Amino acid sequence: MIRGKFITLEGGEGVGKTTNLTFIKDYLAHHNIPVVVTREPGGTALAEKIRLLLLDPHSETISEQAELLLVFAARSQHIKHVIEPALSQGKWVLCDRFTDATYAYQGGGRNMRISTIEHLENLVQGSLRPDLTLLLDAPVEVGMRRAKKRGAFDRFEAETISFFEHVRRAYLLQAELNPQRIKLIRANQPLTDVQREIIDAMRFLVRNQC
Ligand code: T5A
Repeated sequence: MIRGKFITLEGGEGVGKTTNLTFIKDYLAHHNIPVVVTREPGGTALAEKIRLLLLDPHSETISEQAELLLVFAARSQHIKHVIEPALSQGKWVLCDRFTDATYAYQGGGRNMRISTIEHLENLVQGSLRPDLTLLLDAPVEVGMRRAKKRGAFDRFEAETISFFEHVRRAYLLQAELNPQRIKLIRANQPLTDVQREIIDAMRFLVRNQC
C-alpha cells in the first residue's frame, strides 16, 4: 500500500482556511484521491474537548506552558487515532492547521522558546511532517475583518493586533525556513484567484499520484 500524502492549511485568523478546505477536498475527489478532512486542535473526541478548553474565552487564565502542552496533547491523540491510520491506508489527509500553527501562535504570538516547540514536535510526531503546507497569507486587518463577520470571538481571536502581527511574521519565517514544503498563497484576493494559486501549488503532488 502506497502511503497517502499529508497536506496542511495554515494562516492567521479569517484568512480563508475553512472556506478552501472544501474546495481542495473536491479537487482531490475529482482526481479520485481518497481524502480524510480534519482539523487542529481537534480531530478526535478527546482532542475536540481540548479544543473547547483552548478556545473558551471565559476559561481561567491558561498559562503559556499549559496552552502549549494542551495543543500537543490534542495532536498526539489526533496523530495516533486519525492521521497515521489514514496515511498508512493510502488515504490523503487534509488538515486545517497543524504544527506550523504552534510555531506561529505559541512561538511567535506567545514568545515561547522555539527549541521547546521543536522538542515537543519530535517527541509527539517522530518523523511525521506534512508533505505540503498551503500558507494563506493576508494582512492582519483583512483576516480580522473577515473573522469578525462570523460573530463572537474565541480566546485567541480576542488577542491584540500586535499578537497577530507576531503570528503572521512567525508563519512567514516558517515559510522561509521550509521553502520546499510550505507554499505561500496570497489570500488577500478574490476567492477564485486564491483557488487558482492553491491548484498551482498542489498540481505537482497530485500529478505524481495519478
Ligand atoms: N491554535 C491552533 C494555536 O494557537 N496553536 C496550534 O498549534 C493550533 C493548531 C483555532 C485556534 O487555535 C489556535 C489558532 C486559532 O486561533 P480555528 O478555528 O482553526 O481556531 O482558526 P481560525 O483562524 O479562527 O479559523 P477561522 O475559521 O476564523 O478562519 P479561516 O478558516 O481561515 O477563515 P474562513 O474560511 O472561515 O473565512 C472567514 C470569512 O472570510 C470569507 C469567508 O467566506 C468567511 O466569511 N472569505 C473571503 N472573503 C473574501 N475573499 C476571500 N478570498 C475570502 N476567503 C474567505
